[in-house]
Amino acid sequence: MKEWWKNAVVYQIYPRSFKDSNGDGIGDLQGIIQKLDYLEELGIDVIWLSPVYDSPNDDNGYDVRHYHKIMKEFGTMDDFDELLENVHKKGMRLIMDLVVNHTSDEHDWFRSRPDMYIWRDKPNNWRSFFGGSAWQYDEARGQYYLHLFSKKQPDLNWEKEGVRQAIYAMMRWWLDKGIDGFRMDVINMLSKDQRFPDGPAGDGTAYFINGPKIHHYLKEMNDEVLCHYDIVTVGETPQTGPEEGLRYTSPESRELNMIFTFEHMGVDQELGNKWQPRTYSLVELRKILEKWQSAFQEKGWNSLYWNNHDQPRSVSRFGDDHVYRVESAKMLATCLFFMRGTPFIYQGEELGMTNIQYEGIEKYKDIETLNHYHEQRKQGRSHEKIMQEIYRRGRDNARTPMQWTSGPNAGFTTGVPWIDINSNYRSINTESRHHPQSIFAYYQALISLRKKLPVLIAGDFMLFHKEDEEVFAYERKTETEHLIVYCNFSTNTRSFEQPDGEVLIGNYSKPARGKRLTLRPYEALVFYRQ
Ligand code: GLO
Repeated sequence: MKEWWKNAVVYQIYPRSFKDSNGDGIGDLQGIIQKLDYLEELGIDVIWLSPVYDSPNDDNGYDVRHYHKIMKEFGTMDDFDELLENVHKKGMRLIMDLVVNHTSDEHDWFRSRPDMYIWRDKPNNWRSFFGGSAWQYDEARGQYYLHLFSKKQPDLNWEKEGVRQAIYAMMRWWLDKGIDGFRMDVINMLSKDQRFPDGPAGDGTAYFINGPKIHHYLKEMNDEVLCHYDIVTVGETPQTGPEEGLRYTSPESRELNMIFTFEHMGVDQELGNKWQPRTYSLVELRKILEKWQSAFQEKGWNSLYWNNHDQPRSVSRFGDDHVYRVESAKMLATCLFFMRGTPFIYQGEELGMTNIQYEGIEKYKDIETLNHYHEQRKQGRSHEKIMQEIYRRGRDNARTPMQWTSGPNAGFTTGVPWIDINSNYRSINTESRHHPQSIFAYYQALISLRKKLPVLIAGDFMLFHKEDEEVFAYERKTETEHLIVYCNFSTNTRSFEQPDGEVLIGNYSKPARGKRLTLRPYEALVFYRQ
């Protein structure tokens, strides 16, 4: 089918934490192969693999040392080929992470072809996303290089034709192997304003987010590479609004198929500072989602997600990870799956996995988290205060190992896991997935509904009860089908006029009785009529 990705459900694997097959405590490709039956049972169509390329792992693989080699902890290129073949045999597809804003400083290019990177005599005020200045002095050269992320992730200079061609050649190499597309890491940061001005907000984002030539580069990438293959592309685009989003994803732009927006992920933080909490209402969250739904009504296509390897677990963040964990995990899934766009599931989301709280900072592994901790400590803030921020927002929340069983190490490894497993694995794991009330079974049902109902792809999106502080309600409509979704984001019981139609799915075993529609805590109900 043309645009097959509109019908697809994507599952993101963070390989380091998915399944270890050889007992070294680190997930690997053979581990993924062992679990393909599990993914088939869930019903997903596409696997997105976070980076598996050779890397010194300063940023868990988002620092690529060699684009054509597999990280040794994960296996070999033979393992990769076997994985791809097995995925295809099951009728699923595989997309890779494409990390081309930067490489590792251990990439051969950085040593032998330093002109492929960005050098200046003097730094400006741009800041690294992982803390501190974005510029690092290089003694030998007597100049500074730009790194929007860690010092070990120097930015490539996309102004250079040679850089672009080298990246395109690498992309073709993977596509010729038969992979089915790319998720493109921070793709909207490739083009930097060549005047390198100081940024007004003190960070420089104004000069490299959706920079001057970004659309030119992506069109060129599309012409040279993407349009020659039947693939899907999804670009990670922080700090991007719907208007710009449309430029990336409208078919006539000939750039990307989808992007990841971050607006809804920013709702609980102060602008530009992920560590600083902000109280928000459901009204705000819903407004953001509605804005993207309506902007992409005619053209372009949304990605739909609550989780990924950079975000805290959604059930801990937007739901209730204690009393109503099961209900709220299913409610969040319901809210997401019926919107217009392609849903992305992050490993463990289908089990309702939760955030983690390690006592000591030494248990944490993520470079962003560690840098934040040490920077803040230097400024004299207390351990406890900083840990509270890390508990809420740290990326390791999403990176604890997948909880397969209630046995030793949650069945993730026979060795010592690279990061501690969440102690709730004894009750939260895949063993209960065959139970009809399990979160897993609910995801299975949602996934199969997405395949059955054309309204989910074609239908318009409209909100109702727009001002409600607790219940998120919307409809999807075509000329022949009508779907109504009610999601209670609160612990209060609420009642509404009974909508027309059959109950299609709900997250309580039975809808409440009565003339009016009653929504219990975190209840989700979907009605359907033709
Ligand atoms: C989000 C990425 C993140 C990487 C970063 C550098 O922004 O998914 O995990 O650390 O992009 O590659």
